[in-house]
Amino acid sequence: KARLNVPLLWEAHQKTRDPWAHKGTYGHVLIIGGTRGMLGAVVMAGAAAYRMGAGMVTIAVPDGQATALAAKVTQELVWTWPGEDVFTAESAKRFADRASRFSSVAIGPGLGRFPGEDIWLSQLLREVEVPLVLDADALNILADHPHLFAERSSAFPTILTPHPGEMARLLRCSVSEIEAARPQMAQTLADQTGMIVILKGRFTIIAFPERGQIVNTTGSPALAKAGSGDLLTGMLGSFLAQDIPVDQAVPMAVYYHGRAGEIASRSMSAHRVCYSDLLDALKSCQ
Ligand code: NPW
Ligand code: AMP
Ligand code: MG
Repeated sequence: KARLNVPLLWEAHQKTRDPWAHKGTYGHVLIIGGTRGMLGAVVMAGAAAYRMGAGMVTIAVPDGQATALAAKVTQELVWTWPGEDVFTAESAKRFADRASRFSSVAIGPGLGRFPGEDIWLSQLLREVEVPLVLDADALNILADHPHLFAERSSAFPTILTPHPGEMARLLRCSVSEIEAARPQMAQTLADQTGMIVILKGRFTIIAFPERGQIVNTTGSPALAKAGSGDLLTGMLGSFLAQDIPVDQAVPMAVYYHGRAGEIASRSMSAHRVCYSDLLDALKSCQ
């Protein structure tokens, strides 16, 4: 089987930063999520996006969360949207028009569920012509409204990042059925949707539609803690915003997310690793 040399890609893309760069050079990531009780998810994703090199990161949260988010973040910009309202086609279109001006868009960490979510997501899938990462509750919305998959043109990169629980909802089966046939399940969803599927867990599978798959070999049980998936989403958004081709950006994010878990658990018990240790480990990944 062919092996992808991800450290070589990393060397090429990450080790040099254009001396003439300004903050627009390395892309602007938009992360949408963080409803009540789950603000931490977008904060962790935003931190990972900056750590992986993005020039700017904006976090979009419902307006009831604006003050709390502003108190938590420093480097991230904040966009608030009227979270209490039911989305109509017009208001969803306005939201999507604004989202489409970013270099990449990640939807889902701590997003929650809300009235008009299907109308809202439908507009984003149609209007956002930059790479899109769909995680967490964005996946749950898709599971409940599967007709939405058809709204997305295959001309634009779309990445689904389910853990086995989310995958079971998407494929309408049990978690044990997913875990018993991970490569096949990931490929089925990728082929059905035309989207890249990252089926997370030990030995994460990356399935490309109609083009086979990669089994990731990095990782650690240190990652089995709330927030790990949110970091991966931020890393993906970051690489994609930097115009790294999607076939390289996705394996790089998955591989180095796993490496961060390995490196962090070298200096302490894997039990003790928290998200900030993973962010620190990403400083020294090679
Ligand atoms: P169990 O528990 O084994 O029986 P959910 P979530 C099942 C946000 N977060 N890996 C599992 O079954 C997220 O972004 C906010 C994982 C259970 O039934 C989401 O928006 C944080 N799960 C929201 O919370 C930090 C597995 O899946 C279900 C599994 C909910 O996301 C945390 C759990 O999945 C979090 O990121 C496996 N290998 N195998 C914050 N600080 O703001 C089976 N399951 O219900 O989608 O919940 O992932 O916590
Ligand atoms: P989430 O459930 O969305 O927070 O995502 C969890 C992340 O941690 C995914 O990227 C998983 O692949 C990773 N992860 C969780 N547990 C393990 C494990 N035991 N070994 C390797 N990676 C793990
Ligand atoms: Mg998650």
